[in-house]
Amino acid sequence: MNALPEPAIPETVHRAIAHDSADKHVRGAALYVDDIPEPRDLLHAAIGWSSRAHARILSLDLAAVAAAPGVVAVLAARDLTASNDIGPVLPGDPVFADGLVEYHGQSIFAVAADCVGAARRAARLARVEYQDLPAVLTIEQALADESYILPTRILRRGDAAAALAGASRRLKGRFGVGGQDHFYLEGQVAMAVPGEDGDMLIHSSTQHPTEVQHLVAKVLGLPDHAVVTEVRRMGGGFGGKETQAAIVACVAALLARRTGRPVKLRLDRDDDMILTGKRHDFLIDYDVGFGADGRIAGVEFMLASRCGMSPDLSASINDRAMFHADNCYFLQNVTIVSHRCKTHTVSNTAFRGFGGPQGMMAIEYVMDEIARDLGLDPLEVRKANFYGTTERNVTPYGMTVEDNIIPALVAELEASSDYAARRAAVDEFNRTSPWLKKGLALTPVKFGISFTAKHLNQAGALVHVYTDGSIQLNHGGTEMGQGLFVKVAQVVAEELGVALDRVKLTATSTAKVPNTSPTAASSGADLNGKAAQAAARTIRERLADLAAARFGVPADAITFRDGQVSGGGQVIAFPDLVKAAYFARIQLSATGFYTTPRLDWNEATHQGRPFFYFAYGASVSEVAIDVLTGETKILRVDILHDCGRSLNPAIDLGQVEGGFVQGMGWLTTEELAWDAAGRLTTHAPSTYKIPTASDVPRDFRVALYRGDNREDAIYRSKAVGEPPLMLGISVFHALKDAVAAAAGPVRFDAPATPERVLLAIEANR
Ligand code: MTE
Ligand code: QUE
Ligand code: MOS
Repeated sequence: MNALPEPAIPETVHRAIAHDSADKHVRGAALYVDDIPEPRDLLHAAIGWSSRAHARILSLDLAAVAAAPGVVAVLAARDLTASNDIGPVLPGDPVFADGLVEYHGQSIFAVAADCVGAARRAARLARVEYQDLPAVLTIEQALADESYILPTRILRRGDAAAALAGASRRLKGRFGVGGQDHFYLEGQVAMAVPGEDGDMLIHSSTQHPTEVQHLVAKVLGLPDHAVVTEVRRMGGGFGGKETQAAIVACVAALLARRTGRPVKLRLDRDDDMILTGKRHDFLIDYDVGFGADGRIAGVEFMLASRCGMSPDLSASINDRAMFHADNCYFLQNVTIVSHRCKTHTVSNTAFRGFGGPQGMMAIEYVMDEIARDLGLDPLEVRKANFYGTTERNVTPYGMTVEDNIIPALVAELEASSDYAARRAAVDEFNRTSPWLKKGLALTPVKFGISFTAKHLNQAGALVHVYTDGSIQLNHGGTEMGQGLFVKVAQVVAEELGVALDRVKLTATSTAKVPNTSPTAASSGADLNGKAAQAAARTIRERLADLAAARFGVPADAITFRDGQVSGGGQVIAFPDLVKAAYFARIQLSATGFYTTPRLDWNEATHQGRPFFYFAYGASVSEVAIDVLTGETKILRVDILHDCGRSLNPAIDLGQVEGGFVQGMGWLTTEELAWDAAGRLTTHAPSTYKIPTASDVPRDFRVALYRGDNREDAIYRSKAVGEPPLMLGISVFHALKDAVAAAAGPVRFDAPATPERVLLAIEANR
């Protein structure tokens, strides 16, 4: 594998190269599923959903739906012959509710019609007779009823109870962290195209083509080989298209099979928000003992999350919350109890950070509370608790933090952001300003990179070199705007010493690379980059052998650079060598495969090494609040983020900025609300406020930290997709700081909407 040396001076990797679709994005020329030219006889589908949170279905009368203008087919649970369950890990997610609905918005039936409007109008004509059952809607209610969808898990190290009893100071409290809608710009959509022999081609906006393939095959009663899933790109996924894409694809496929015609299902925004899962909201209890220096002696957490009506990915998500409740801090004595609450609400799912952000909020809140209790700057308390480098460096789950750059990274950001002077200036401002208060906070991030489900840490790739020297690249990852395709193309171009435009990336297809993992856990470039590199290296080695024979030099003297292949003073253009290889009957196509090394994780004991490495970062936010109205403003944000030796600093900067803004939205303006009947009342942009361009901090200073990944990740880079979301936590804590300046310490729940800011201040009046 490593017979050939890496090029001494990289030509394509580590360069700030634009996203391969950047100009197509802005010109509106990038094709999404709904832009694919529509096949002849295409039908459009709509889903009819439950108007109750928890009820028995006594009767389902679809006659009026079937008789509506333009309607060609109607399907419900009773029509499914093979399987009706599309739970991704454990069962519990029916395509169509069968006799029982468990959330308001749950799919009950689907209709296919000649046009979108006809399908959507017909879907409202069902007559459903319900018998209401008692519904558990909130985390508090679920805890009181011990309503859990999965067994409670406990992560323990040391003796937290004894440490709490012996600590000189102790604080207890409870606070809430809200959920979040993905609000991808392109909603959930799939188009199913039937082929011969019952085969089905699915164009899907999914992060997990293989799972869509498998679940479509399952509900159709077909072997996996009869279904192909294809994904060119998504208009954003953010975790919301890992498992949630399946129901849309399955409904389209079932209707396509029933009618023998292609079927497209595109949820409108309201249906998308009502029907599909979101980030888990959490209720967090803490009990912490500490000393006068702010160092924690022991801490107990109760993390309760609202999983909704089915398990979905909640086991892994809540595990990740537990694994990030330490964040950057050494917790000698710690107990984390994780309740996975079952509620009669939509089943919550993956969302950028995958539980990590909620876990991190727990410990960051505690850091802030300790500082307020002791009258210290929260940054001093955070520093007093940082992991060490040679001691105090083992996580509660037994993994040694081998590359702890947090103290150095935070010191650099503290200096570059002028933290100390601004802290003094904020305090001075607050002394003289009664109605406007400022707040400042620096929070760090440490995020574990790898799927905690070990088997998912694998990837495959397929590289073809054509006889004109152009290259086609396939891998198992999906493009959702994050820049995965350009990064993997950079790796292949580097490996073969050709210009980036010689490498063509094609749509992800389960027919080209099988058995793929979801593009998730920020691992897309790490996994697929290495797999594609392996494939390209196989071809390069074959070509090097041929060139070596021609030039009369050993293969390791051959270099690939600038579109040329050289050795022993001789040179041949890459396309000419490729042509020669073809005539010499040398294979110009190869697969590549990669598995993440060093993972050693015992799921049962919660001990070992679940992560290949950690990605780090830190942010400083300065805010102002209006004490009379609760209005908030972000004045300035400084970020320093660790991408290892970035594969593509332009892409990574975009990920850091976008992740931060999405995290800021989660913790400030994005508020999900359900009414007493379990109906989501915030199901459109009119009632759900995501950040827009005008919410980006006016003074926004983002830098990438310099340093290689000490692990052998692709070109010493680090994963960047999810970690920056957690940089948004500093905004929440800056707002908490400002509220404390106005009213003293109070319970402060996320999201910190203007309403919450005002209520928190009023609570202490
Ligand atoms: N960036 C954009 N533009 N759009 C997205 O949907 N998803 C995020 C992140 N960045 C997302 C994004 C999430 S949740 C993950 S897990 C990673 O991208 C997935 O891609 P990667 O593994 O290739 O980084
Ligand atoms: C982070 C993630 C995921 C994860 C674990 C992480 C993720 C995901 C799964 C998962 C787990 C079990 C399965 C499965 C998927 O685990 O996105 O299909 O059987 O999908 O630490 O992002
Ligand atoms: Mo990202 S939540 O792992 O899709």
